[in-house]
Amino acid sequence: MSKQLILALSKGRILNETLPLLADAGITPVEDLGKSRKLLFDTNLPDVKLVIIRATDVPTYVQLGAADLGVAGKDVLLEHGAEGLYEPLDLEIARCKLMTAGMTGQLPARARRRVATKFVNVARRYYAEQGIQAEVIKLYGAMELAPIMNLADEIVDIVDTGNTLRANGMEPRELIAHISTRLVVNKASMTMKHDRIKPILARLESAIKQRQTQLAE
Ligand code: PRT
Ligand code: MG
Repeated sequence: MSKQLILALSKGRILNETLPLLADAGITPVEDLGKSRKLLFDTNLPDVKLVIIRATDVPTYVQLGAADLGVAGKDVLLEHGAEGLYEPLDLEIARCKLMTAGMTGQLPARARRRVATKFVNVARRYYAEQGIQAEVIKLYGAMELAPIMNLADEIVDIVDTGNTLRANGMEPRELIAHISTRLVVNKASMTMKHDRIKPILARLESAIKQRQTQLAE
């Protein structure tokens, strides 16, 4: 195993909240991420490199050991599965909820509910647990359009303020899970590189605690 620690970060909205937390933990990229088309970055810590990848690819990189550590939304982790991964820290950023939703005031009447989502595994598990028959339809974007276009009776999607749903004549229904961003660690790395991973976890943990006490003041 290489001496380097590779930390895989989720691109997009999570990245914007991850970088300030990493900075609080004393980990900063040596160049401006926004100004570069690179995907692999050195940091101020000589043995730590960052890769910036699609959020849904983070669990795969960490599970297969291409990255030692990763930052990913719990939604992505629930959908991907946790095999080969430890999840030692809740970074408490990018909070939201995974919910079912449908057209306002229109309760699903069909015996076999059609559900559009990009979270097909989460959705199948959820409806099965509820004893509801569901035909889960995989979509890659704009889930809110599916009920409007009569492609589905319900969607499973991320909800924060609920504004996106309301703007499309929809309402949130059942809560599936509270979501926040987690640190994941490759299981083999946790054993083989424990000496180097432990201080990173400690730095992050104290940065998170410090934020909590600042919020409480
Ligand atoms: O866009 P792309 O398909 O490439 O990826 P992505 O949309 O998964 O990435 P991105 O950058 O949007 O980040 C997604 C991650 O951020 C998720 O995996 C969550 O862990 C987290 N997160 C936190 C959110 C939100 N809040 C959020 N509000 N992800 C998405 N949303 C979207 C949601 O899909 C819906 O369209 O915002 C809309 C709902 O917001 P409200 O406030 O209108 O309810
Ligand atoms: Mg997006």
